[in-house]
Amino acid sequence: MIVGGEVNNSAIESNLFHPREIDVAVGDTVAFKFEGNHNIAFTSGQPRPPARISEGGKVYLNTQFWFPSGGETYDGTGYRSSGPSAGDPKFTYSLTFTKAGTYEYVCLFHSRQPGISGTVNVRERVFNSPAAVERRGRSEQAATLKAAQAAWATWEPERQGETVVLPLIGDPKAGFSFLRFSKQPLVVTPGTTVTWVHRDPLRPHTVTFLSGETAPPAAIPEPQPQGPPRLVPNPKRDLPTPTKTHDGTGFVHSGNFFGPGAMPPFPTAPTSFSLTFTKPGQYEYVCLFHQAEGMKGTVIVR
Ligand SMILES: [Cu+2]
Repeated sequence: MIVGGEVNNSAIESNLFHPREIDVAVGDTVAFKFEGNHNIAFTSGQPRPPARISEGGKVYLNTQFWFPSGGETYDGTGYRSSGPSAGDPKFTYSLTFTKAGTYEYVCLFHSRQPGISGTVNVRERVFNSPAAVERRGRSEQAATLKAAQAAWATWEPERQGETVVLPLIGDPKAGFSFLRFSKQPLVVTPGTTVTWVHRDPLRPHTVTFLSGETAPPAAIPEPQPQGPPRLVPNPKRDLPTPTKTHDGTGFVHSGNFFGPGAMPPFPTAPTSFSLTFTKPGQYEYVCLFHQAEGMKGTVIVR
C-alpha cells in the first residue's frame, strides 16, 4: 500500500491511499509505505482522536494523535495508529489482519473530508499478489498526481483593486494539495496589500516572515514529575501577529491557518492573512508546516 505521493519537488501532494481499497486474506500483513507526511489510523468506528486535549485547564498535544498506538495485529476492534511519518522517506507501518471484515482507515492529518479514507477487505482467501496491489496503487497515484498537475497549471493570483489574493488551494474531492504559495515571486508596487486565502480543507499552512529569526517550534515540552514530558502547543505558532504592514523587519506570522471545512485544533484559527507592503525590497516568507517540502515565497516590492 502506498500512502500519499508527491511530484514537482513536493509542490503537489496526494492525500490519498493508493490503492484506495484492497483485498487481503485473514492472517495477511499489509505494509504501508509512506510518501510524504501522513499517518494511518484505524479507529474501529470510534471518532478519530483530536490533535489536542484539555487536562486540568491546560491544553496538550494528544499522544493518541501524534504517536504510534496499538499493537501489530488488528481484528476490527480498538485503535491502531502508525504515528506521523514526518516526511521520513523510509517510514513504513505494518499491520496483520486476524479477522475477516471490512475495515476503514484514515490519515488523521489529511482525511478530514468524507470519502478520503482507505478500505481493507479481509477475506477468508484471496488470489491477488502484493505486486499486483502495488501496481494498481502506482497507477491510481499517477492519475491523482496528473490531475493535480493539470489543476496547478491553471493557478493564478487574483487581483481585487489594490489587493493581490494568493489562494492556497487543493482539491478535497480529488485528494490533492498544493504546497506552494505561487509559481514565481510576486511583484507588487509599494502600498499593495497581499492576502493569502486558505481554500484547502486538507492541509494547514502558515505565512511567516521570519526576518532572520529561527522558526518557532510547534510545541514546547513540559517536564512531568514522572514519565516523558508532555507537549504544549506554542502560542507563538498558533496565533497571528497583530502586524498589518511589513517593511522587512520583525517576526510577522499568520498563525496556523486552515481552509474552510477543516477541523482546526483551536476555535480562533484564521482562514486568511493580509499584509500591506510599504517599502521597496524583496521579502522572503515560509510555511512553517511545509518548509521541508519547499513551501517558500517571495514578495518583491518595486
Ligand atoms: Cu504549508
